[in-house]
Amino acid sequence: MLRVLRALGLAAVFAALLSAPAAWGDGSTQGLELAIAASDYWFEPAWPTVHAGTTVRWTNHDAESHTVTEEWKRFDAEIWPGGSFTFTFAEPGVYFYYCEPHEWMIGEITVVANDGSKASKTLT
Ligand SMILES: [Cu+2]
Repeated sequence: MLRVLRALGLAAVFAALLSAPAAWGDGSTQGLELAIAASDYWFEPAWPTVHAGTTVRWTNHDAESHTVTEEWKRFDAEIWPGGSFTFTFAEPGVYFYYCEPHEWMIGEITVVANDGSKASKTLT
């Protein structure tokens, strides 16, 4: 059973690595960007994995303001209709956020180190 769980964990890690931007070649994190849409009262993509150094840009496509409020207030911004907000994730970690007026609008950004140390840690 433990063996199966480990295999599943590995699969999850590989899935996370595959969904992350390709920065593995020279280890450069310069210029990594991810766009997240706030659209129809939902964040898309809602659960991305990115490399440390990535700048995420949220753009509000709705006719009403949204916020991106991180649970520990590591970022917290109101985005007007048509507006956007950017945040650069320097530190590996898990960043859960939500929209204050629309609490069903949630998202989580997993930031992995470029050497994959964060991914390895999830196996223990
Ligand atoms: Cu909202």
